[in-house]
Amino acid sequence: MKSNEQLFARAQQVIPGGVNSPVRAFRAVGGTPRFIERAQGAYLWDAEGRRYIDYIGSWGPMILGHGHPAVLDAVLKAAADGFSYGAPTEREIELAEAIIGLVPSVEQVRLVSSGTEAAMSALRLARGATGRHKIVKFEGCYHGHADALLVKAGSGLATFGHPTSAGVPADVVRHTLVLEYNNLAQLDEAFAAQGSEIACVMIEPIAGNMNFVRASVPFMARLRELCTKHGALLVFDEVMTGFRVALGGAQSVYARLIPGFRPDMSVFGKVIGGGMPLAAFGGSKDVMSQLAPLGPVYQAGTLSGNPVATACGLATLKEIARPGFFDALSAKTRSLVTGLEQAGREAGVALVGDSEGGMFGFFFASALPQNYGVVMATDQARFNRFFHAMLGRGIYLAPALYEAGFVSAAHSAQDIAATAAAAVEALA
Ligand code: HOZ
Repeated sequence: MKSNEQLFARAQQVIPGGVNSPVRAFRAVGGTPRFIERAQGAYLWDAEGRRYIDYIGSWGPMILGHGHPAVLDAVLKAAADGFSYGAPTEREIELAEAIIGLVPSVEQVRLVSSGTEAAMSALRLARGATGRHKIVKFEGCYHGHADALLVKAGSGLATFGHPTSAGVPADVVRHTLVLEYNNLAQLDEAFAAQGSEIACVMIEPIAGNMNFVRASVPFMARLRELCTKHGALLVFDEVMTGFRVALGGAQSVYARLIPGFRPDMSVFGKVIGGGMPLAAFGGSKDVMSQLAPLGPVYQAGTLSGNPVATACGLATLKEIARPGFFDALSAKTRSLVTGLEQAGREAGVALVGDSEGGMFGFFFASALPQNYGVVMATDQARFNRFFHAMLGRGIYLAPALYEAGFVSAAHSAQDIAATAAAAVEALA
């Protein structure tokens, strides 16, 4: 049997840092990444045959758990008909119709292959449609690794203490304004000073790349108001939250709290591909018609709308649209957070958590952080000890304090109870 350590040593010879995406390297928490051999339901098995309850779920897509029979069946059938054609298919229309049917702010959608590609394309479209250059993003929000968005970002960049990447020329980010999340005064100031030059504001409505932090309702309401007033597009990055925190995404959560609320454009990924490389961006017909071949904003991709990925996404959306799916998932995720908080109380450790639908976060702090600076000030050393103590007990949490967690429909009440019990031991 191969060990994780042997595999990691071998990987580091041929892949930078031994991984194809930095957070997987365990640099934030230390130790050896687990090399996964297979997954089923709520579980992962590593190269050493150890089983883990999976709270990453491929960073969100695996909302049904691994190897859901209906999804597997759809993927196998689609694969038998060909992997990729580079030509349109009916399934692309079906997936676009499914997304539009579930998200009222989206009238047209274009499919791409990754969240990075979707966010980057949405940004170009927003600039092309408004004829403006400036964009606003928030500290700790991560919108993939396109140059203009790679400024003061969360996730892997927070882990390595370089919130802005090397290799991004200052000129390229000259038009990117970075504001503090949930800071109303800064928002007002930025729009007062430069509102007429702002093409769009891109935001993770519930941030999942600085752990789990919600935009407050007054902040979101004001953001909507300012974008409308100044003719800037409000772009929701729902790569993590879309079809994950609720069937209609985070925008449906805010629409319940702010009458008439909707973003102008949305970016999706993860769940809409069900674990396959698929993402999308969409908005009104007006804005989307600026895209080639109709309009002057160019965007393209050989694997866009891939027939196997669309089959996987469609089958996943069909399952999560069943009545009661999100009620059950939300209750399960909430009970996980409650269990972790209870474990904290028993150990006399300040631990606080939050969740929406099947996405959650927890912090070693006494109150939920409202922005990146406060997240960074929570107890990282304790998180790292806790992470390893949990991993040793077969609980696979995100290997960095700056990441959100994910629960799937396949997690059982016993899995959740076992996780809470492990947390009690780990904190003791
Ligand atoms: N950007 C992801 C975390 N927010 C990590 C992706 C991966 O390593 O797969």
